[in-house]
Amino acid sequence: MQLFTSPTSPYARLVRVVLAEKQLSDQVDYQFVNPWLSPDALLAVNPACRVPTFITADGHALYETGVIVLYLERRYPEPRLMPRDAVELVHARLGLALSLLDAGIGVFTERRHGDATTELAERRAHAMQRAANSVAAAIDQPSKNDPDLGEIALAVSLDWIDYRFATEVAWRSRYPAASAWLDQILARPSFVQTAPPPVS
Ligand SMILES: N[C@@H](CCC(=O)N[C@@H](CS)C(=O)NCC(=O)O)C(=O)O
Repeated sequence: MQLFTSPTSPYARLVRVVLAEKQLSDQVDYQFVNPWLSPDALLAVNPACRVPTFITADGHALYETGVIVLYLERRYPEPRLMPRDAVELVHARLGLALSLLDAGIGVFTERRHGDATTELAERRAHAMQRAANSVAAAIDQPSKNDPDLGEIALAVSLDWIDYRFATEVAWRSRYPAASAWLDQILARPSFVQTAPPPVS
């Protein structure tokens, strides 16, 4: 198996955390690339030239984070990250976390590569604030068990908001329980090993 990834992509981090939680990391060849430089190796397997791109053991190229993590859960069901009694909740949380990332990446990309004053940039910034509040509000208490896929996705999305927008999106002061919960999850080896480098 192969994963095209980058050190700072929250989407790729979600896939990497899932691989680690499923004890699959040693079976994966990690290719660290900068998708914005359109490397040939990534273009050869993903016409959209994005990370994460995952190559299955039998050579299929999978892209879109939701597709990849749900594939991993189906193909490698142990340890389960989708409890049978929480299938709807896990999907809802995964979708919510990806919505937050989409809004946040939209803002980040507009500011770095485009025009931060456009109506679209404003719209994305409002969506990011709303989605961050929704994600934080979805966590009411520290978990007693290992996190499921929904919780992992929420944690990755909130930690990326802290990484890129800590001052602008001050969710931690509004949601202390979620803040404590996130710190607990971030101590897991799967999160420690995949933490992004210091902001440059
Ligand atoms: N919808 C995609 C988004 C992935 C994405 O936006 N990845 C970024 C890095 S964080 C990327 O590769 N950007 C390069 C580009 O859009 O050209 C997913 O869920 O995987």
